[in-house]
Amino acid sequence: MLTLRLVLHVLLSFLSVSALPRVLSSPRPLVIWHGLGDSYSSPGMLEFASLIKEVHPGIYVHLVYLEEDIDKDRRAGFYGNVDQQVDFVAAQLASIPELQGGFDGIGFSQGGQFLRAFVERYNFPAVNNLITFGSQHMGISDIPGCRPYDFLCQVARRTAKQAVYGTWAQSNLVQAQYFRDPSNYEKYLSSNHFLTSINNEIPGSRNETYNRNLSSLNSLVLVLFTEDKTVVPKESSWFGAEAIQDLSNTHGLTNMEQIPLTAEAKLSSIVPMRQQPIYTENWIGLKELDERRGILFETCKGEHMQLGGCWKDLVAKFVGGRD
Ligand SMILES: *[C@@H]1O[C@H](CO)[C@@H](O)[C@H](O)[C@H]1NC(C)=O
Ligand SMILES: CC(=O)N[C@H]1CO[C@H](CO)[C@@H](O)[C@@H]1O
Repeated sequence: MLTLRLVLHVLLSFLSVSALPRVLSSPRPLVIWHGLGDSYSSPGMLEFASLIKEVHPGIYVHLVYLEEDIDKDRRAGFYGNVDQQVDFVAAQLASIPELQGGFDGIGFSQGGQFLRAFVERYNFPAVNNLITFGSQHMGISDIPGCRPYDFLCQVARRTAKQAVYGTWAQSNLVQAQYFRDPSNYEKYLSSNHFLTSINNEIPGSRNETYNRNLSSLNSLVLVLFTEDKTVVPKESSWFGAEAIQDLSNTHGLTNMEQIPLTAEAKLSSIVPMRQQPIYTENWIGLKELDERRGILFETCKGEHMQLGGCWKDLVAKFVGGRD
């Protein structure tokens, strides 16, 4: 009995100097931006939030919304101007008292690059760790397929594919705003606003704030789904992309003469993040982050957003820390 008391005493005095202040503070809040086809208050999102609260008891979780109405919110994942959506969410996050000391962020699928845009353009309140699951950081070179009978998705997809670089699509169709086809790179550079902006791709109009803000993250955790067939190419989740076809070689050719790459050739021509100019020339701060080991490349086994249990370790490690 005496020894037990002694042990307890020693343990408690140790705790009170080193660990007690941490135990008393609450876990850092979390903001989650849902993915395409989902909404902020779908059963899946609400369940995910409650599972996180089991991992980090007492954590404050905010689910980003674009519309309070659940159907309209889902629709806003397909239709809308992403720049305006990011502005809207920035105002939302700035107005929530619980978030004012900063937060960790989780972005599902397209919500990942949208939260990254928030960090680059606002970062107020400041983001500590940003985890993106299956996001399209280097865009997509094909518009994602739809579930059978998902009419909303099918109409948006058909429209997007027809006129992806058109003015209307570029400010009204969400997927078009991160469509980036390396075999038609010049057209992308001249037509796209959202992705060229957040990736600081346009020479002469790179924004230093993006670079400074993104590199102020503690960790950027990039999760790729090993069997992802929705995100083309799936390496976009790790800032990889198909090689850009040599512009000087294609100048003299008409469209008819350009030979499209086969699927296999495309797969083999993925240029990983560390060889992309966005990284080597440090357009958005990735190089800086990486050099201090702030970028983590993680994988989840399975198709796009098949989270299974693979979110759990990441959430334990990168979410809900205490200051
Ligand atoms: C750079 O981005 C910040 C944040 O979005 C913005 O306030 C600023 O006007 C931008 N600078 C330029 C030169 O566009
Ligand atoms: C953390 C950080 O550097 N945040 C900055 C992001 O950019 C805005 C706009 O310039 C600044 O106000 C923030 O301080």
